[in-house]
Amino acid sequence: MRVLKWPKDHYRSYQTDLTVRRRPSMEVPLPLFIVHHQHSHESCPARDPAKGAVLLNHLSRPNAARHGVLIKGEAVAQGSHSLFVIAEAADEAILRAFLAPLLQIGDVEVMPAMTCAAMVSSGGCAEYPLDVSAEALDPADACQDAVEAGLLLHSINPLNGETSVPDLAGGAVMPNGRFYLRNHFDIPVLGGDTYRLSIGGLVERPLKLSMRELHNLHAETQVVTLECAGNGRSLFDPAVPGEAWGLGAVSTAEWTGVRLMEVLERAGLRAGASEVTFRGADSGVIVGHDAPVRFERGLSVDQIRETDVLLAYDMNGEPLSPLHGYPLRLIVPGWYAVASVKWLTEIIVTDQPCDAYYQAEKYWYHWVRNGHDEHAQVKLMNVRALISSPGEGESLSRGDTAIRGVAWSGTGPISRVDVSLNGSPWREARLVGEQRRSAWQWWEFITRLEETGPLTVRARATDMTGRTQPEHAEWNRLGYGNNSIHAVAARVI
Ligand SMILES: Nc1nc2c(c(=O)[nH]1)N[C@H]1C(S)=C(S)[C@@H](COP(=O)(O)O)O[C@H]1N2
Ligand SMILES: [Mo]
Repeated sequence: MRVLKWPKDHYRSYQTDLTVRRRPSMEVPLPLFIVHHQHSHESCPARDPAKGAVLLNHLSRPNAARHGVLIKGEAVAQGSHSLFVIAEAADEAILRAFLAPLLQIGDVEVMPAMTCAAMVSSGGCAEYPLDVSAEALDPADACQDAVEAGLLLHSINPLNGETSVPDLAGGAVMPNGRFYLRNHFDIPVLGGDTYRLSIGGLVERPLKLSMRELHNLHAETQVVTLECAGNGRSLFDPAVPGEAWGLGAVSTAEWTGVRLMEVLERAGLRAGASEVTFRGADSGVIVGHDAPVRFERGLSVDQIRETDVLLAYDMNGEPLSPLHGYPLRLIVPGWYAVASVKWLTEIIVTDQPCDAYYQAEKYWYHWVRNGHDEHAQVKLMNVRALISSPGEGESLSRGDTAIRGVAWSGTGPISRVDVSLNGSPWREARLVGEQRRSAWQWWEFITRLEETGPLTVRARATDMTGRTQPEHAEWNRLGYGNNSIHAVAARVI
């Protein structure tokens, strides 16, 4: 595997959305060191204000930078005459040269170091899927950005992280940096200029489209909610294997791109063309499979016609970040997000249903009903409401309070959300903002809290087709589609 640094201006969204500050000089991070300096009580420069000032000037960040040293933090352990500095420098010699004034008054120890993200992401090699894709994003960088954006990480290799449910509150869409991440393999780095989307198989005119050509086609923008089929998996009882998602593996963005049908029509479907396979650039080794497995999914031509599938290149007005599928991904509105293939490189039109690993072996419900095994493919998102405010364990003041959240469904727009407080009868919440076919709906319930004490808030969504949420979603072996009614335990003070 070749590990790549992604130019940091591609992370603009993380910075503007979340005011994560990065120095431009960090585009190529330098080696990191921890310095420990120790001097005696007698030689302590702080005892002499003039000497102290000279040393402070020397250790100032601008002066350090002039010496090729980037100081990231420094502190003196109280009463110990012991100074610690965390700094970056091209090599240890440069750092030691800069630290010469400290050597005159005491000892200097320089320890090579790494960030926590780099440490964690380089560990666990035995579990690490052997890479077969050419180039991958540096997992430490990707992980660092996700942590700084406030995602709760579930795994580093591959990188998986969810949004905290209170963080779902805010605008109609999520800031890109806070959008949950679900990856099965290393994150491939594709070059925007050399990238081509190939469309082949049962078509009249096989195509290879550059990003420029795709941008020249009619652009369409849709606000679409993506939810991982495993969202809420950790709440199934008994526990099921797989990524232990809480409730934050869901987000909404405004996606811009080209309608898939338009591209398929340009290629021209040949007689018998009924199925389409979508191939991502990522792959890895799966236990029990000899050859590396590619991330591939399929849809039938009928499903594509019904669904207004998008080939998206922009997310909230910015080019997709490498984490979310740069330069092109599929967006399949209404479906659990596994259908929305990232880093899409090939579209293959066939007359056979896709039998890829993530189509045929994973993403199936396996239920046990009346002692019989039953199964069905995971497709449209189940109807569901989440309470974003109050958060779990939050204290609310007595008096007027707004309870808020989001609700969505893959089978139709949300028609109502009901709220119950401490087991009271369901009362209808107000739906806020525009109603969209494939994006979550904000809702709000204003109430007056009269009594202090524990407060259990529950919210239940219903969609236009009349589907609503069960008290407890039906358990299934791989833990998909958990849309049990969300309950939050808060307190009135
Ligand atoms: N190529 C590729 N596409 C993929 C995946 C993947 O691992 N590889 N994961 C899928 C799953 S299971 C989900 S939930 C969504 C997550 O999209 P996000 O990381 O942009 O939130 O991408 C889907 N598309
Ligand atoms: Mo997923």
